[in-house]
Amino acid sequence: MKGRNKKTSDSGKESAGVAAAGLVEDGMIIGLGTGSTTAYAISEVGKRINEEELDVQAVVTSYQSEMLAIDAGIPLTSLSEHPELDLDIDGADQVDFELNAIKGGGAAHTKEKVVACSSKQFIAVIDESKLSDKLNHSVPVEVLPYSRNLVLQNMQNMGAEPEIRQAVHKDGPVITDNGNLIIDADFDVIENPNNLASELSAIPGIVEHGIFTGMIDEIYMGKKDGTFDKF
Ligand code: ABF
Repeated sequence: MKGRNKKTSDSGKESAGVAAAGLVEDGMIIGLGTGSTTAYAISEVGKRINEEELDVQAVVTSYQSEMLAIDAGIPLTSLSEHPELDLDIDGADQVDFELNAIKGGGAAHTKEKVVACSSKQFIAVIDESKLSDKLNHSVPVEVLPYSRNLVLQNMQNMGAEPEIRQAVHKDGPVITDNGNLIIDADFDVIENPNNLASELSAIPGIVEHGIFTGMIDEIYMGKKDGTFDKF
């Protein structure tokens, strides 16, 4: 199904984010994820709240999404106050046609998965570069620092090439909002995302992995010409 945003977008990310923000209705409690595509949705939700005087509150999944939501004027709440959300909008590193996804490029996939599983509807927003016949993107895994060597060894035994994610702006590893490490593991082509998800969940010391199966209700894929596809 095709849709068109009035504004011609120079990136599919904006088309997807703005379109998904259009799903927000007055009175909703929503989830807002992390990343540059979701950032467009956050900005548009804030604009709609202001222009349409919507009563909407949001649960955020990272420091980044919290700052963006505050800047956009979106009232914040928590899963403690609202354990069930109406709609979650979040990005992805890669998706396939079965609506499986790899997430965690923003090191926030643990809370993103909790929010996605707390929502009646989860919309993933991407640009065309994220869609692949088979998932083959490296899988981010949040790991207790205490268990880093055990997890690395287990992943190597599974045939992966795991690496501890290093911070960009300072020396040392990325530390998540939860105080943990991120290991990115390249499993090459992932023939069965469900099986790999189960194998990773069984490794002691893994807090959460970035394979999302059976969680996405619809994908909004934006295109450079300002249109978007939904599937
Ligand atoms: C977050 O944003 C992560 O789970 C995902 O990896 C990332 C995608 O970022 P972007 O939209 O900037 O590509 O949802």
